[in-house]
Amino acid sequence: LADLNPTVVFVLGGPGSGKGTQCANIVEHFGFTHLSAGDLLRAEIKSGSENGTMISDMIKEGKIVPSEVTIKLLERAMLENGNDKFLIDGFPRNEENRAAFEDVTKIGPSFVLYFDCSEEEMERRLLSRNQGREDDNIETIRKRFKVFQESSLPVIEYYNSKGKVRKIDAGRPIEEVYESVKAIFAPKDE
Ligand code: UP5
Ligand code: MG
Repeated sequence: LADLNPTVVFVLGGPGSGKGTQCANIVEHFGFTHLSAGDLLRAEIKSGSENGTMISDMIKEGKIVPSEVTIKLLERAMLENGNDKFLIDGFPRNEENRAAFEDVTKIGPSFVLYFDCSEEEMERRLLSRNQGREDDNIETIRKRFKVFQESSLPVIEYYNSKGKVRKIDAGRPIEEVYESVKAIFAPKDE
């Protein structure tokens, strides 16, 4: 993977802030491959892997799955895909995730896209999503918010101190949010 030396953008933000929705737009226009850590973990559960029960239990509690599991899935997906530009959505979620990813892959992000959104709005979106996600119930949503505040925001603060965070007001309609996202990815002279 280090030989491939891919460009990586971490896409972070609270549960329901619109990471997946905006990544789909970016993929369409800027040639990135979208890897959602949560989607990879859910696929791992479905595949009947030996870790499946553990992953499923952690997701239902809104807890962060051990780094080694998530990093293996991300590495495998990057290698299998072969593109050299990746949006990594929903990872790293805590300091340990962040440090382990850099240690194992020797890859640091070009920048971090941070979707900033109020809990009130995120809760509304998650409760009306209706895609059958086991973690889209009010009890788990509250736990996910708490984990985001306590563990994930410090990662964003870390990258902010390195000048790597591009913060976006994600509380607006999808198209308006994407206008701001586009401005970050588009070459400046276009
Ligand atoms: N929507 C989107 N944008 C909107 C807008 N601007 N206006 C109005 N509605 C908007 O969007 C959510 C919903 O809102 C959709 O219905 C959408 O149409 C609408 P989405 O784009 O899906 O938001 P997203 O930020 O991707 O929300 P998601 O629920 O996926 O975020 P989470 O971070 O909670 O979920 P994730 O899948 O990343 O992780 C799930 C769990 O997996 C974690 O809680 C954790 O237990 C585990 N996990 C790990 O342990 N480690 C990891 O590295 C990753 C995950
Ligand atoms: Mg998502």
